[in-house]
Amino acid sequence: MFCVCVAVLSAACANKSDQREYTLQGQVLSIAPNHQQATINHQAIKGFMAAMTMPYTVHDPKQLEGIVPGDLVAARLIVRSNNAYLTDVKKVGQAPLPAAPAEAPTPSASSGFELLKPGEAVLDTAFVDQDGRKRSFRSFKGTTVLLTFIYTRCPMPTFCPLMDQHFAAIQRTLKDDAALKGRVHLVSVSFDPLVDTPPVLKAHAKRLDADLKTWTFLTGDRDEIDRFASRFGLSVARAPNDQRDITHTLRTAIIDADGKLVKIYIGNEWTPEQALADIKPVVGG
Ligand SMILES: [Cu+2]
Repeated sequence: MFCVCVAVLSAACANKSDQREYTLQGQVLSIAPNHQQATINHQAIKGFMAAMTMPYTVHDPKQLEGIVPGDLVAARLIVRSNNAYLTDVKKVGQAPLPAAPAEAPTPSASSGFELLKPGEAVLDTAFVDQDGRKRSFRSFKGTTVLLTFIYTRCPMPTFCPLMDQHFAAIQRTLKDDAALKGRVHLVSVSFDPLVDTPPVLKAHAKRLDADLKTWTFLTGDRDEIDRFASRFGLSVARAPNDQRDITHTLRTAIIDADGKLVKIYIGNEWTPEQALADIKPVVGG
C-alpha cells in the first residue's frame, strides 16, 4: 500500500517537472508601452543564466503597474520548455539608470551597415560549418534559404531555443512536402563563435535531430558575423567585461535561390506555418 502512494505522488510531481522557477533580481531599464514586457538588467540566476539584460514578458500587465525604469525589482521567473515569464514583480528599491543604452543601437546608415531591403542581394560572407568546412554564403545559391541567428547557450526558451524548435518543425514538414523537398535549405548562424565552434554546433545539431543535408549551422569570424547579421537588423551586444554575456534580438529571413532577400521576420512572433506559406511562392516562382 505504501508503495502505491509513493508511485502516485511521484507521478504528480513529474507532471510539473518541465516547469522551473527562479528568483530574478535586477533593475528595470524600460517597459513596453503595452506593459507586457520589461527589459531588465539582472544579476546572475544561479543554475540558469549569467547576469544579463533581457526583455521579459508578464502574462498580466498589472504585474508591471507602478513600476518605472530605474526601479530595482525582485520577481519570480517561470521557465517552461517553450515559454518563460515573470510573475510576482515587486519593487525593492531604485537606482539611477546607466548612461549607456540598454540595447545595442539598431544599425543605421550612419554606422555603415545599411539594412537589406527585399530584392537586394545578400552580401557574400565566409563562414565555417558544423563540420569545420569553409562555407561561403554564396554556396547556398540555387536553393531558397531560411536563415536565422542563434547561440547555443541561449538560456531563454522564447529566444534562440524557440528558433531552433521552429526550424526543427520546418525541417520535418520539408521532408514530407513534395513541392519543397530538396528546394529549401535551413541555415542557423551563431553570433557566439567564441563558444560555438564547429564541434559545439555539430553536437547542437544532433540534439535538434537536424538533417545536415537540409540544415546547416554556421560559425566564423565574430566581426564578419556581426557585419552579416546587422544587415538583417539583428543587434548583438556583448558585455565589455564578459564577452559571453550576450544581449540580442532575433531576425529570421527568407532568401531566394538567386541570393536575394525576400522577407525578414522580426522577433519570435512568426510561426513555422507562416514561414512555410511565405516560402512556397518563392520556391514555386
Ligand atoms: Cu538567444
